[in-house]
Amino acid sequence: MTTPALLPLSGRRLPPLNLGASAFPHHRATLRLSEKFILLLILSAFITLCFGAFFFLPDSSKHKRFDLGLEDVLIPHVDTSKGGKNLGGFLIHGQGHDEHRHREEEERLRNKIRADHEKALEEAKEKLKKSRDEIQAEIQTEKNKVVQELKKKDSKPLPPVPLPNLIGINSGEPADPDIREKRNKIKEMMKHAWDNYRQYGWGHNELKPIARKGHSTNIFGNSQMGATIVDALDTLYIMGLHDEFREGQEWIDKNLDFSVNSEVSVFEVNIRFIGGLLAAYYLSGQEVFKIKAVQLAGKLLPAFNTPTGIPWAMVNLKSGVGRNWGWASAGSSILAEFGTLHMEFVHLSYLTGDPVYYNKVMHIRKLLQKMDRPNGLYPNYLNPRTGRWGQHHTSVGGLGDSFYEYLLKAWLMSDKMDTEARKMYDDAIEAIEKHLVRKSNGGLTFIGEWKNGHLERKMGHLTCFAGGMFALGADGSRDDKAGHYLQLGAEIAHTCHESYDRTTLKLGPEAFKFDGGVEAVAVRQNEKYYILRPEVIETYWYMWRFTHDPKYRQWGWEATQAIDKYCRVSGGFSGVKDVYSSSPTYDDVQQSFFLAETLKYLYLLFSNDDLLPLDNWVFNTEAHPLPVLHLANTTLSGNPAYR
Ligand code: DMJ
Repeated sequence: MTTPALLPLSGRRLPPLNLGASAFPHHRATLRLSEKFILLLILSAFITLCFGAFFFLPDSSKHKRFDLGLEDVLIPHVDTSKGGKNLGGFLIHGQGHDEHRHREEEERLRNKIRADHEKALEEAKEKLKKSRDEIQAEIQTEKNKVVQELKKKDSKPLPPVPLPNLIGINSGEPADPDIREKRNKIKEMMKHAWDNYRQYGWGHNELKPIARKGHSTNIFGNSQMGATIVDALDTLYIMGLHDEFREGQEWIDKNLDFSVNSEVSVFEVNIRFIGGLLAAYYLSGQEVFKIKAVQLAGKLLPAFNTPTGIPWAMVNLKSGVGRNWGWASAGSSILAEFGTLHMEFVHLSYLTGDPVYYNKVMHIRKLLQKMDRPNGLYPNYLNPRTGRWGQHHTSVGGLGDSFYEYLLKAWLMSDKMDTEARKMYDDAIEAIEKHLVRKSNGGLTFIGEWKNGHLERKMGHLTCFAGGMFALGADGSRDDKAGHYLQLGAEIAHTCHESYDRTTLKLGPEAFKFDGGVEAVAVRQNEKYYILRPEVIETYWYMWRFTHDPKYRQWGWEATQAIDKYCRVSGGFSGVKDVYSSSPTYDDVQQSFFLAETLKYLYLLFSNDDLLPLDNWVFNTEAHPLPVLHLANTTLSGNPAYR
């Protein structure tokens, strides 16, 4: 006999309840029809009771029960071997302690449902605290994520392209014994910095050379990602410190892991880690560096899931959740951060054949091209939700600097094929020259900062990189103004040298003024520090390569001696808090860029030009050399990534 199918309360249709022969085989002969009917009624009542019990569970149980494993209790069960009976597909346990266990299990599940319910309520309350805009932005971000995922599924990976011709990976040993000696001194400084990091800070991001322990800042998140190792690799390689290079490689191979619950700066991780890994790959040919770079890049991609595609400043490597710095003009993204991804991302697409990286940075460029620019200047802040500029501040130093650098370098790196980037660079520096470049009363050329229609006559140490940039961009400049830009580069180099020369330690302050009789000198106490930065030496090196004027080597040597004298301690190198004080105090940080940039540029300044020639290599903003991609001669121009 077969009863009508039962509809459980969840609406899920269950198999018909079979109370025929297979249900009660032993009683078949003796039971009369009426007895069968009564029995059927009792059983139906019992089953209805079971369903009722679940029906009166709290609401959330209805939604969650399958997720929580209730299905295991209710779903048809065919295994009767463990003391239960298969009653038309439902397992009914015959033993008392089984029922007890069953109840306990139900109780446990109910408690879990309640806890989940409360958690969801808490989360909802948190959400309600956010502004409408923020909630909308989050929804949009989620939508973009889904769209990106779908696109990803649709687009097949492209075949990898051949490696570019790598020229100039040699010793660059100078013939002149004096120059050789100076270069050796710089190599010895690198070894001192590295050995102490290895001894006291190994695996940490940076070193505290006085406390002799690891150091980190929020740009690297809260995990030990060995920033100094990754940043220093190519310098070690260039200097021929191969044992040290191998130690670094081994650490990276075994320990560098990006699945960490850590919120990092997209920009810093890109320029130091991806740039460092890519350069190490190109120089050494070791696959591990390429693999790690691509893995890491994948972790940065969720940062681009914003309503505009302008990435967040920070991203959590595990969850992919992004956000901006609290201090940046009403939650804006920063020009120098989202505008300093191009070189590395183009190389990632080049090496993997996957256009995703290229598309991300080209999207940023297209968006910037469409925007109005006050006086032709790019403001430092852009809101990634609205796509509108934040405060109208423009700087060639902090917050703006490397955006301009990467426009020029995008063009150089493409073997001068990316003329769009060159045009954007030319337009930008024309506006910068018109509105920000000035001469002081004492005849020093400086680059000020534009703040809401007012020029602040202050220049940062960071801005000093621009001397090198002007020189690098001279060739190929609009209206054949190569001579003009080389001259401008030389003037900036001179001003920045003055900022060093006018201090007690012969090391440059963080920022210096050209106002009220002050010329290239820091005025505020909190601008008098030197944290082992590279920009002035970077400019000396570019100027040396383009002019071979011996003064650049001389200035570079002055800086080397000052660093060795005032920043060297037995546990490494430290920044100093006041370059105007004859008894300086240390900040106790050996920055990773000291090994990546400062010492590398110094070493190159005292090497032959055929070591990493500028026709074949472009240095990223953290001084990691990436080869020029000769688009015309390779399959790259035909690579769909570039269409
Ligand atoms: C480096 O990390 C990079 O050069 C960046 O572009 C800005 N400045 C620091 C070093 O000063």
